[in-house]
Amino acid sequence: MVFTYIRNMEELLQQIEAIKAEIAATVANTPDAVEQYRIKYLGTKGLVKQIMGEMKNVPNEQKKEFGQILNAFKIVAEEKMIQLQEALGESDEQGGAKFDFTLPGDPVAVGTRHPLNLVRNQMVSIFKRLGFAVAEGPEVEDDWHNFGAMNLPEDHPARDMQDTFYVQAASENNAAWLLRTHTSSVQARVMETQKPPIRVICPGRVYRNETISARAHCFFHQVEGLYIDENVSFADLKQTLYFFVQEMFGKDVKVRFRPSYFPFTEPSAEMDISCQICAGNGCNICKHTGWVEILGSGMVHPKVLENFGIDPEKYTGFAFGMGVERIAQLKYQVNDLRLYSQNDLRFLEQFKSV
Ligand code: 2NL
Repeated sequence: MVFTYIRNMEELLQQIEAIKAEIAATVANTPDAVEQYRIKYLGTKGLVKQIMGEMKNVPNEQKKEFGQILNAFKIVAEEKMIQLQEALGESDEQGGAKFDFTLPGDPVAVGTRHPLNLVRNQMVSIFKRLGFAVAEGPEVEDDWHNFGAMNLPEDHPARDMQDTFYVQAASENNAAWLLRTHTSSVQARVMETQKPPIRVICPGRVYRNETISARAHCFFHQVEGLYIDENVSFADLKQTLYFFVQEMFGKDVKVRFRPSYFPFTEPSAEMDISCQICAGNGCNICKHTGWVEILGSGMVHPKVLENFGIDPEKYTGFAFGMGVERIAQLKYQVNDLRLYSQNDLRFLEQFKSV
């Protein structure tokens, strides 16, 4: 529509009224339709601009009056645009009801920690409070750090293929690589690089060549501890481990030590605690004895100290090792080891605490 043909003001007014009616009747409920409205009425070649251009044809004495009419017309077109945009904001692309941002959001499912990590974290935090530092090391180890340094002689049964996963030798010197069977290998690396006093715990995954069943797995998790200084005694060992189980299971827990044997400690002892399932009344977990074994320990064997240039005449130390699965079993009464590695959410989601 071009308005240069308008010969009198009457005709111009009629045009404006017609366009105003058209604007009022305009329905535009998609972004495209609103944009078309904008181009048609408010664009650089739009009707508003064209009508405004008619001002130059208006006689001078009528310019003031027409100026007001044209301005009002322009405002009508602009307000319609605002209306359309607002209406669009309340509906989606298809013209349906738009997302209401004031509604509460959908709950985001929060994950749960793995029970073994919960227990491991708790164990670590108890020993940290006693001044133990945390050390970690490789899961693929050499024979020396896993066995040799720990005073396991060449013919020791624990080195047998049946217990240890050996890794195909990839190095030039044909060194025997293996999956660590305990985290003592990490403590070996600590003794290699640090001088006493040494006070570390080593949490981590260890591997044994076992057939998987409810009671055995080819990998499990350990926390081992090592404390070397002048005048470290068996009494220190007992008190440290007693403190640990009291923090872990509560002040009422009872402990007992039984003599044992490990190649890397002398003397050695295993520690039992009063059964946390039946409180000593007798159940399957404690095999009706009221006691459950939870860890092995002992005074570090002088040969182990010598292997790292630590003088056994000057320094003594205690060490201990325990299975995270065992502690978790007593805490959560999980009786099948396989549950820990099957990633069944129905199992894992039951452990809510952080
Ligand atoms: C068990 C027994 C044990 C150790 C681990 C250890 C580490 C060093 C030196 C001497 Cl570096 N000993 N560790 C000592 C006694 C027992 O573990 O039944 N673990 C599940």
